[in-house]
Amino acid sequence: TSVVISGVGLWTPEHSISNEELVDSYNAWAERYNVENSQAIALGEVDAKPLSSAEFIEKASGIKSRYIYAKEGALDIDRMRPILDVRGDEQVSHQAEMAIAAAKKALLAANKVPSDIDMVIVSCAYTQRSYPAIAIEVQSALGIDGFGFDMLVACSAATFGLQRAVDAIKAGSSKGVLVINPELTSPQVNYMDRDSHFIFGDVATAVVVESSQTCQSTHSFDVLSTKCITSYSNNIRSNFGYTTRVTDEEPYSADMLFHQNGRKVFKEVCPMAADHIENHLKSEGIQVSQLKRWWLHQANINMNLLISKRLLGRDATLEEAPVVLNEYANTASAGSIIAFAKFHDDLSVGDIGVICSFGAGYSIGSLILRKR
Ligand code: CO8
Repeated sequence: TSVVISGVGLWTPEHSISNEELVDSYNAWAERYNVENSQAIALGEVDAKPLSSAEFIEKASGIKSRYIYAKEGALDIDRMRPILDVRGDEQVSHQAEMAIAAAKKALLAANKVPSDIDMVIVSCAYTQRSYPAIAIEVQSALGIDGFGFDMLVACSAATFGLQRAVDAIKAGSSKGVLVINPELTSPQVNYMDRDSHFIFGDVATAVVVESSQTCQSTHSFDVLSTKCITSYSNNIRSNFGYTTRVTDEEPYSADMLFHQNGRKVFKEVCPMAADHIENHLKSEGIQVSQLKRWWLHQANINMNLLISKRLLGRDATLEEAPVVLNEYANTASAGSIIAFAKFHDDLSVGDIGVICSFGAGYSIGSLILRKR
C-alpha cells in the first residue's frame, strides 16, 4: 500500500483585476498624494510616491492579472482596500466559504464523500480569526466526523499541510484527509505600495490524501516522499496580529501589511529551493532528468526559470514547469497546487513530478509524486 493524492480542487473567485486597472488606480492615488503633500515633498520632509507601470509588473514578475474575492473598494482611491461584509456568527465565514467550494471539487475529483474523510487541515498564509478554527467550521459544513485544525506557514502552508496528511495516512491514524488552502490574501495587500501592490491574488485549493487501498480515482498519484525545511528570515514579513490592538499601532500601516525585500528574497530563495529539490530527489534515488513535471510555487516567473535552469542546465519548457501566475498572480501557498490542479491529467502511469513551494519564513516544502 502507498499514500496517494486522489483528488484536487480549484476554486477561482469571479472578480479579477488586470495590471492596467491596478496601475490606473494606484497612479491616481499617488498623484493625488503628491499634490496634497507638494510642500512637504519640496522641503524634503516627505518622499513623493513614485508611479507604477503595467509593463514593469509583467516584465519583473510575469503577472498579468489577479483574482480578488471582493473587488469593491480595492481600486477606490479613497479606500485602497477591499470591503468585506461583516457576517454574523451563525453565517458561514468568508474563508470557510472559499474553503468549502474548493473542498467539494476535490472530493468530487477523488470520487469521495464526506464520510470517507476524518481529518480536515485548513492551511494557508492567514486565517481570518483564531478560533473556532476555520477547519472545524468547514468540517461541520461538509458533515465530516473526526477533527480539523488550522495551520499557518505562509507560502509553504499547502506543502507543509500535505506532509501532515501523508504522515497521518502512513501512520494509519486517519483514513482520508482534506488539505484546504483558502488564500484570502487581498486584505493584507498594501494597494498603496508600488513595489508590492501587484503581487497577490485570492484563490482556494484543496487536496484529498488517502491510502492506495481506498483510492477510487482515475487520476491519482503515489506520494513517494515529502520534505520540509525552514530557515528564519525577516525579508518577507507582516507584523499584524492579535496584539496590534494593545500595542496601539495603526492596523493598516505599511509595517502591518505584507512587505518584503524582494531582491534579497529572490537572491536567497532561488538557490535554497534548487538545492532543496535536488537533495530531495537524490534522497529518493531520482535524477533531475527523470522529472516529467515541476509544479512550482508561483511567485515570480524569473524565479521559477532560474530554479529549473540551475537544475536542468537549460530553461524548463512550459510543459515541464507550467505557469499560472500570469492569470492568478502569487496566491501564497496555493500557487503550486493550482499548477498541479490544472496540469496533471496528461501524465502517463509511472511519470514523476515534484510539487515545491518556497517563501516567507523562509519555508520550503516538496512532495515527489508518481502517476498511478
Ligand atoms: N512599477 C514601476 N517600477 C517599479 C514598480 C512598479 N510597480 N515596483 C518597483 N519598481 C522599481 C523599483 O523601485 C526599482 O527602482 P530602482 O532601480 O530605482 O530602485 C526598479 O523598479 C526595479 O525594482 P526591483 O529591483 O525591486 O525589481 P525586481 O526585478 O527585483 O522585481 C519583484 C521585484 C517582482 C518583487 C522581485 O524582486 C521578486 O519577485 N522577488 C521575489 C519575491 C518573492 O518571491 N516573494 C515571496 C513573497 S510571497 C510569500 O512568501 C507569501 C507571503 C504570505 C502571503 C502574503 C499575502 C498578502
